[in-house]
Amino acid sequence: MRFSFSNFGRNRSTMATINTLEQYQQEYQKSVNDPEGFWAEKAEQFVWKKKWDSVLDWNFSEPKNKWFIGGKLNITENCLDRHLEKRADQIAYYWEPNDPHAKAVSYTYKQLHEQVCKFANVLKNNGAQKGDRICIYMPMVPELAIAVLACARIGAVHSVVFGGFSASALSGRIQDSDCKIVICTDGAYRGAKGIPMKDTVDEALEVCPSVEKVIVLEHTQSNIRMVEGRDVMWKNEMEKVNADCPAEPMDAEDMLFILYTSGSTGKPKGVVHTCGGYMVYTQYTFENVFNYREGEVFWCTADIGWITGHSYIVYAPLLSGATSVMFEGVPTYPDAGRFWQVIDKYKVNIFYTAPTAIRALEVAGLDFVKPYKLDSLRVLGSVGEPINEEAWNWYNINIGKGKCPIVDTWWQTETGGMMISPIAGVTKTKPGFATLPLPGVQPILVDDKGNEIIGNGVEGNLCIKFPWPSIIRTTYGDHERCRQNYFATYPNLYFTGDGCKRDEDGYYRITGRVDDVMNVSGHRIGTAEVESAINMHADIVESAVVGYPHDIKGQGIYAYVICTNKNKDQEALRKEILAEVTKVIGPIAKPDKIQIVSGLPKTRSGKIMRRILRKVAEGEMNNLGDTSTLLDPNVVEEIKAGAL
Ligand code: 7RM
Repeated sequence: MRFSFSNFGRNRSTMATINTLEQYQQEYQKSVNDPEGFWAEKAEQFVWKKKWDSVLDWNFSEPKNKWFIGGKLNITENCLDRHLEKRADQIAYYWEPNDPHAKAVSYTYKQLHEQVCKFANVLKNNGAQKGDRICIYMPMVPELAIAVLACARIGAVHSVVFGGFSASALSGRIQDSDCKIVICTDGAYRGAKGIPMKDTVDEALEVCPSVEKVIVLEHTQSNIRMVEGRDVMWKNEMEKVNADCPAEPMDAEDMLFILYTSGSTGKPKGVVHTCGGYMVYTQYTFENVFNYREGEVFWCTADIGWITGHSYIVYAPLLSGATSVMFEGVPTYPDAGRFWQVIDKYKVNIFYTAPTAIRALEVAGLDFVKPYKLDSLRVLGSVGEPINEEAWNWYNINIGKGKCPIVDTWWQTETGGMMISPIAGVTKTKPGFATLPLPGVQPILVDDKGNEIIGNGVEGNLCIKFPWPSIIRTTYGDHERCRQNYFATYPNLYFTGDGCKRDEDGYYRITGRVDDVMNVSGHRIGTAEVESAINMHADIVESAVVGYPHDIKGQGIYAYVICTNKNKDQEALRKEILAEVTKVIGPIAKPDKIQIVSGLPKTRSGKIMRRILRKVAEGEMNNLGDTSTLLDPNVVEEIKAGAL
């Protein structure tokens, strides 16, 4: 069949295609029997500048994962331009500020298109070209989404760094991908706090020679330093340009963005996603998992600094022509009713948040929920960490009033989009279970030797055996690291790093990381990263960090440290360690507990026995398992005696 451009991107539905369990089963079967045909059909609903020559070329040994090969597109044309005919005046974003009394702002599709085109021209005026990396370090203001889309418009690669990271974490990410431009704000509001973003950028850039320009958006009107020749103001630059900016034709496999994420070893890795497959997969999962219906209001409370915000605040809702809420603040400011107030204000139909927020709001009590109707809600979502049954039930009863399906969506930065999840209104849910794989996703459980675990009522390491369109392509600048991390543990499988149960019904329940990655309030943090930050302290010779169960955060951070200075005041040392971690990574990585020890439990070959440290941190002192390989058993006795 010859490709005809005129039919492309037309007659597309912006509605879910899976509305019954039977349809789910049919779609799933088709996606396994004929993955290429399945995804080609989904892809045909978009605007392509040139159709792909072939759908998929893959192997997990290099790894190589290419989708829609030879296809040309620009994702922003699909997010913006193609909606202008039908929904120019529809709201794309309602922006709700941190301070409920500050001015809320909204953008229609037409206005958003115009802002994106203008800012894309600003980027060009400041030297940006296709393929250049651009770092975005901003709080949750509409201009963050505009900056992301403007990069995509001209084919520059965005690398968004979460606004809570420190100068040193920021400079590490800028250096790793040689960013040419940084986009930031003067400052940020976070609850009652003010945060100096531009000062942090200035500090980071002392060691980032690749950066030629900094574009600063005025947001908090705080005092900032402007570096002559390097720094320009967003507003001034926008006055110099018009809104005419043709979308750069991109190869389906050209890089769309880099997003850094923590692993079990070393520095954070730059996960790379490309244009075509990411577009097709995020939009498909958005519409189906949430059973999205034309005209509905969607609110994802994540920060755009994480993958959830990239996929389900920026790209997928716009691809679907949806109306989204974007929120600058935090769940507990000015009080723990803020989420519920915002839901009523915008009549949110689909609400997507993290278990850590649900638990914090549950603890605050129902008095904060009662004043609100919440009657616009139709679907609730959860993401980022395992949701405990109690939080699930509280969410279901008090927020969903027992009538909103909860979709517990399991996925990762590396997967680009949701992978294992109920389909709202279709899949029967079970508290704590992500339930079933989405069409196109082929999960497999393996034991530690890599043997497949067959049948139901089993538990193992979660892997995926076939590529899906938004699978990680590489880790920026180091393809071998990508292979090592995800494709080498078990040959010919993508390894997620998660443990997983499959129950009698074939339902999947993610049990948490099986590697040295912690999940603290839904943030991924490597134990090795925190250790290396702690070890920067002059009095610390060695440290070991583990996660432990925490009522609200999901996991807390427990650090064991060896101090060389015997006269050091312990409280002073703890404070200095917290300051050090805040400086090297950011406040999200601060240990909750710091135990000062004289030694760490090691094997004869010198490996720290983390299993023992984990048990002690969990309070399971009398159940340490096999300790026969310990070099010095006395160390363990001391650690048990001093446990916090
Ligand atoms: C989307 C995101 C990924 C890690 C992942 C899991 C954990 C995420 C769930 C979950 C249980 C869930 N990306 N995780 N969602 N665990 N149930 N529904 O969070 O790259 O930041 O983190 O988060 O351990 O490997 S992420």
